[in-house]
Amino acid sequence: MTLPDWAFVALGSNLGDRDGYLAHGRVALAGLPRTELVAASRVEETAPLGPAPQPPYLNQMVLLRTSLGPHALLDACLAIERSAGRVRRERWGPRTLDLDLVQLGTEHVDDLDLQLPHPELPHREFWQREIAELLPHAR
Ligand code: A4P
Ligand code: MG
Repeated sequence: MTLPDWAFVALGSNLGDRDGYLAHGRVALAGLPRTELVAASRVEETAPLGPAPQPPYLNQMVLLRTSLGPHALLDACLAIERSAGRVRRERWGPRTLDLDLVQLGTEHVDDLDLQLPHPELPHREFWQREIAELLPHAR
């Protein structure tokens, strides 16, 4: 049994009812087994990153306390994306709900299907800002 650890999960949406999809994501994460949603950052609108022209995003970070392991948490995030009607078309393309596992305690993972910490963290100023907002809750 893994000891509980802090996890930062990033939510993003740029299709349809963006606020509604973020809310769906928060409720679903809070309902995961062996997991508590401790705090959520502000929701911010951000200009789309990446090559494909697409609408602006709403982004938000949540802080979880969980004893799920890295792959179990990733699988749970992918299942929640599917429950929000996410269809994978192109990498970095528009999406109803994207859940990225940004950090899980001090875990370092470099598998085909999971990299931790998320490799985009150093390049996403809004993720860094949202994590800074949540850090006081991680004690
Ligand atoms: N994967 C590997 N590591 C992780 C991780 N730490 N967390 C794998 C989550 N997934 C991880 O993801 C493809 C695969 O990445 C997953 O099946 C998992 O096994 P995906 O969600 O199908 O593809 P994606 O989201 O298009 O690509 P990726 O690489 O996850 O990109 P990001 O980082 O999600 O970027 N602009 C703004 N303003 N805001 C955004 O949130 N997001 C993206 C997508 C592009 N532009 C954006 C934003
Ligand atoms: Mg993703």
